Amino acid sequence: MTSPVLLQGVPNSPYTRKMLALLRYRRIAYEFLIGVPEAAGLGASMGMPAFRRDGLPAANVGLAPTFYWPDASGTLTASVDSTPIIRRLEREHAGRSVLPSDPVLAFLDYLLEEYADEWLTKSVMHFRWYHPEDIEKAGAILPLALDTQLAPQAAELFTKMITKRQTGRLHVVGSNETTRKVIESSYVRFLKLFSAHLEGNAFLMGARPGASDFAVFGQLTQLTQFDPTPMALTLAHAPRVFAWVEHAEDLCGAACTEDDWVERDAIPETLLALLAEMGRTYVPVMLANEKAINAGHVEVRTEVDGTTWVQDPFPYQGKCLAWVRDEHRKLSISDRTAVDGLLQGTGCEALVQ
Ligand SMILES: N[C@@H](CCC(=O)N[C@@H](CS)C(=O)NCC(=O)O)C(=O)O
Repeated sequence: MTSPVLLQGVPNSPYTRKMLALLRYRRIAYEFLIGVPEAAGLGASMGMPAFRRDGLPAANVGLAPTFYWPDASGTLTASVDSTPIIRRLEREHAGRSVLPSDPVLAFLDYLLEEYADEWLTKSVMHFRWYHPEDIEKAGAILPLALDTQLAPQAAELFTKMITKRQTGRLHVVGSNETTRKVIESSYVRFLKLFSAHLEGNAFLMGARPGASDFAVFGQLTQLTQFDPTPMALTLAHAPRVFAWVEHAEDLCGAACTEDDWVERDAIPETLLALLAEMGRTYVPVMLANEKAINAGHVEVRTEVDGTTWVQDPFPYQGKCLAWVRDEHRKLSISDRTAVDGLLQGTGCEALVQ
């Protein structure tokens, strides 16, 4: 028997939840260490107690989740970034794939995975660390979620530290006084559109989940079920989405067949409406971010929905955009024509033109 896949992460990390749900659905055995992965002194700089298992290597960046893979000699190596890790798991474990077999659908799945990972996450970070009620809950629970046996004094200290650190990092994702409204109203629009889609479909990708479903699920675990403000918005506008998140957490018992993917000629309007939502927010911000990076500007400034958007340049998201274009370039000419036809009018066509 092959040994379980080893990963480390934290319960309140959307990407950790994305990957745990995906491993369950794919029926890949895993060992999960709760903790903050070691890298770049992240744990030390936060004065974190030693949650880590000794001897695990550091990844190049300290992100949750971190996966540890044995190399040919059995030595563990660390890697982060859920999107390529999903593709590695596909290569190493057969069956119950989360990548649609039709390249046209697979491209849409890739785009929506990006939207969740790079845009919905702005809502997660913003809602968690912007309004007092949310800050208070996260500050109190996050330390204990890492270690339920943490001594009260240590927990208190940790609460102060994490609150100070995270509220001071909102600018990294572009949450500020100016962008607050854009982020919050885009979350509500997303909820309504996703809810409408779920009325006729079990998942984004049809009757079986794609990588995008797990990406959306990961962010929604926090937005719908942990942080008070977005949770209340979810219950008010999209109770169906709340219920969906509870379903998607554990799909290890769900059957799936090849016919369960939505067909390229039957892509529902509700999915295209989600792409149009992506075209309204994610697309202008990603393009403006790329422009600012290329021009060496210290600020990204653009318009989203008639409102000014300002944030720090985000080099990682510049790379994400290049990867989207790679995926588009890899399509055959006829598949690319089909994709371009579907994207036409959603605003997403600007990503790949
Ligand atoms: N693109 C990465 C993102 C992972 C990520 O951003 N993780 C967050 C937690 S949700 C993190 O560990 N952040 C540490 C920090 O902000 O310093 C992925 O897909 O896995």
